[in-house]
Amino acid sequence: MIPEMMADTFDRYVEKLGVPAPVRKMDVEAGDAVFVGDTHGALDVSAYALAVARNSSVVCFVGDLVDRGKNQLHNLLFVVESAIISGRVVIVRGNHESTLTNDYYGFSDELKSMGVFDLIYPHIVRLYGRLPYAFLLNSCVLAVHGGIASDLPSLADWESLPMDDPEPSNQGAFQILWNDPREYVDGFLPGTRGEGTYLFGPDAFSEFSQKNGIRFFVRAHEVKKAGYEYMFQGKLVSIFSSRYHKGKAALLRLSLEPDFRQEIMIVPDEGGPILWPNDPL
Ligand SMILES: [Mn+2]
Repeated sequence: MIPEMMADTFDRYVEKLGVPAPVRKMDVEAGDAVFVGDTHGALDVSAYALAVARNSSVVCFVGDLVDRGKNQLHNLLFVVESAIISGRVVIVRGNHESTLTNDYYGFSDELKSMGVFDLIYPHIVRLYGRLPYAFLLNSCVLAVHGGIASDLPSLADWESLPMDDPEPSNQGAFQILWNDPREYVDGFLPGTRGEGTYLFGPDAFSEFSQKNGIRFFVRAHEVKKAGYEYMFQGKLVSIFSSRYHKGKAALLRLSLEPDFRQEIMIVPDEGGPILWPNDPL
């Protein structure tokens, strides 16, 4: 793909997203949803996820598509192209869809080494600012990259977050991308990821969930050895899909029937061609 085509791909997705929406909403009657955590340049994981989700009603990439890994630009292009082609593919913004991180964690370097930084990065940054902070499925399943934010108790607050914010500099939006859940925390505590990040506990989480009618919460953002971890009495799951962090790359399939049956799928180790998975459906 020549650089002008790459730039055009990012522009086309911005166009397709239309009016910027901080919370993207979708209602699906049946089937299942597949959630993909951080991929961080693991193109084969993204390809596997889309193959696994070939009959799913929706597949949601919960942020962090670049920084680290072997194929950052091509991972981003692949997922964005997929989302242009199919409205069933949703991309939620992560803390690495940001100008704050790309200089430190490798994406800017990859683009520079390819000689395309000046040409395409402005288009990518524009797209970052248009990606939703959250995906609300059937009014009761919420997917975000990091977590809930201390000063945004209601989803209505989330819906008025500013868009086109490349860092983001808005503190609430920043927390949604950066915060982490902890069982032992009471309310919110300053986090260890730097200024403006917080840890949130079970009480804050259940208050938010009750107030906003959230029955299940999907987030990514933290390395998990097994590729996933359930917390808060099974109402929140962290899903991590990168194969560059010494853990397994996991995906979550969530049935949209009333029972919300869940299945964790571990992506096979890298090697050979990207295979069409032989998964039971
Ligand atoms: Mn992250």
